[in-house]
Amino acid sequence: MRIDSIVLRELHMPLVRPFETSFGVTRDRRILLAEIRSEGLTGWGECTAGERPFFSGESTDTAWQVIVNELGPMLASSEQVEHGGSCPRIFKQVRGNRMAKATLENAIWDLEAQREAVSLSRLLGGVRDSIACGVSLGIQSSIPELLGIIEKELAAGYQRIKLKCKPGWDVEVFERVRNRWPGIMLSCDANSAYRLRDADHLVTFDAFDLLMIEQPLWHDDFYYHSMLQKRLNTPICLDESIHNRRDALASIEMESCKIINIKLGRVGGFSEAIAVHNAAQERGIPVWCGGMLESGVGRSHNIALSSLENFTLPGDVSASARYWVDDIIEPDVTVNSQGEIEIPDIPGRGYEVRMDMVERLTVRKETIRSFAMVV
Ligand code: OSB
Ligand code: MG
Repeated sequence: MRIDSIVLRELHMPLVRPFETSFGVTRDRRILLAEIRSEGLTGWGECTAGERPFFSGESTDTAWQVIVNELGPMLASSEQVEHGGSCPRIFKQVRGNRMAKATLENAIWDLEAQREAVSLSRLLGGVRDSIACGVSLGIQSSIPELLGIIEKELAAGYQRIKLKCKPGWDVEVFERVRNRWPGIMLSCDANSAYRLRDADHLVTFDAFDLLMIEQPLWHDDFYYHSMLQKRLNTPICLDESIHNRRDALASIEMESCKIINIKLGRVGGFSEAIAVHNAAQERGIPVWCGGMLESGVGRSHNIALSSLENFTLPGDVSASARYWVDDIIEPDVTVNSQGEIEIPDIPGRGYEVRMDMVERLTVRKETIRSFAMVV
């Protein structure tokens, strides 16, 4: 396909409620959207980098710079981009910056699905008509407040509750939640808040029958997680540590984890997400789709990805209304009473972008030129 234009925007979107993790609080999102036009069609991509480089080394600002100055011109200059799967080769010279790369690659997959007149889910190889949903609940100011939120999310149908945790917000919280709801699917996510010297403490988590403990140790580690896993009955799930298929293979081989969280931005886009999914599937390791407080654009990509066969555990992909008063897509993402999102059977992502809202929320905008046009 011929790339006619690439427009990058930054949108400011306030969250419905603040989201607190062990590394900080997010109140307002600064979201980058890529809009790629090709032969009468428009593909959309969203950058999942955070406002500050706390989850990964990337941030909204680093991604903006790398897309405008490097990746965008590389893509605009390439003669033919037939597939989303061609993007990793086009971006090969740029090291890291996976969230920036995924922004553009995922928009090309969206275009490809529209051109082929298939849903993005089917283009990726998805086999499901609906996906199982869980919620990720941030650290709250008190346990009663958290219990109230859990009650509401369970009533809405969500199949799994994930609790953000850190030293001081862990066993007492799990105890109170388990006492009230002995049978629910419950997990926790530490975002690297512990060290191996906390192993004795982490072993006490086993009493709460958690589905998994996500990324307890260093963000870039496999080895110490493998040492910790030997001591825990609770499966470890890796998030931050997994950037590509080789990381997935290393962590599985070393038994650093028994479950993998796949995030599109963290692994650099759909091509690598599928590669991680397949590597895990071949080795009997279940995966699920993580979230990064996305707008409807990124959310629709997560929904399509979650339809692949080995996404057998409920993900962190949930309804638009949990994040936004007004989402930028139409219809909103909604969750049915069984705690599932139904996958739209429409060419492309299956949700329209509300251009009026996008324009209203845009605080900067840049049209990206090919290298040939710059010189
Ligand atoms: O570790 O999964 C994480 C949000 C921001 C950064 C990291 C994480 C998260 C979440 C939120 O858990 C998931 C969601 O989008 O609801
Ligand atoms: Mg996580």
